[in-house]
Amino acid sequence: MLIEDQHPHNKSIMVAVLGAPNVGKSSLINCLLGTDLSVVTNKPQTTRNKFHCVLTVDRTEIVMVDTPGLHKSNQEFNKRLNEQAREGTEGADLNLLLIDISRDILNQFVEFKENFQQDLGPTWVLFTKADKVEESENLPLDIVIEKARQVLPSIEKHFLISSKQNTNIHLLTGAICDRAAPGPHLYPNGDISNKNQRFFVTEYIREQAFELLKDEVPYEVAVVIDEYKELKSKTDPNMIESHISASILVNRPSQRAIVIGTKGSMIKEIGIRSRKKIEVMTGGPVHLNLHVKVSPKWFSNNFVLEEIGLPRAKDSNRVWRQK
Ligand SMILES: Nc1nc2c(ncn2[C@@H]2O[C@H](COP(=O)(O)OP(=O)(O)OP(=O)(O)O)[C@@H](O)[C@H]2O)c(=O)[nH]1
Ligand SMILES: [Mg+2]
Repeated sequence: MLIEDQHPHNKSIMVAVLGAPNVGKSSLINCLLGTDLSVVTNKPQTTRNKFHCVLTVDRTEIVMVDTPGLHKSNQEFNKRLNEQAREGTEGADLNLLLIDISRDILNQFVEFKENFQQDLGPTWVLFTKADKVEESENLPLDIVIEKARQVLPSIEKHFLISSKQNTNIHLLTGAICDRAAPGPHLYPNGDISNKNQRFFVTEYIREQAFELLKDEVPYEVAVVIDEYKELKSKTDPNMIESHISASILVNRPSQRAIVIGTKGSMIKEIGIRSRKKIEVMTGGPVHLNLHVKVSPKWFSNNFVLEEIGLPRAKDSNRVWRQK
């Protein structure tokens, strides 16, 4: 990147967005971006990969790193999710640690420390879901933060936010911009992520599967692209049509039946809903062909895990299972 190509007043900052599953990390990123880029569901462990989401305010670029929720687990798959979260802080200038105010607050700090397993750089605490607590509860956040600093000494300041109601989001954006240092932008061409459209296609399909499926099934589902073609529309040569074939991997034959649904109703619904979101992203018509494949124990199969962007973690168990 040529620094002289960029405006001399440019500023940039990388912020890692961290916290337990379901605290509202991806929702905050979408709220800051003003678009539904990152997938959000009401189930924990929705986000599985770390990735950049870029917001530019005037001359300041904020590169936010969405991360999977840190949690305790000895499962190979979950270890790789946690590794993604830890790696998400590498190179970050600032960490935003999200704490769900409607849950046990101090416990979230203690669990985060246990699961993060390394030193944490400069950190701001964001107490999320402020809309879920009554104002009359008047939470003593200053006292909470003092206690939290005994666990995580790098905490600098805190905000009480609600992504749902946009509470204090502007305050937070302004503070992050003030913190940004003069320097070139990492994404000077206006990219909003370091992940490509193929990644977001798999995410939007998985998001709907997560939303619509119950019990253990969402957690035993992965999505891989089989074919992705962009063709000029026959009716309008200025329009690009995306022809996408994707497979939804499940662990057991009984789950295949569930994902397909009665007379194909479930897979049809997943397809209709995800296609709408993919069309918004691509800006053109999408032909989406979904299949369901049984891939026993895909979540401990290194080939599948690598394919869905989850390389082996430092504390991984060795997994040799063939696809
Ligand atoms: N009431 C309320 N709900 C929120 C708020 N922010 C997020 N949520 C909800 O919390 C749930 C989890 O949100 P996500 O953004 O997916 O949380 P996450 O931390 O990214 O979760 P993982 O990716 O699983 O780690 C969803 O149902 C959101 O709608 C908020 O400000 N207020
Ligand atoms: Mg998330």
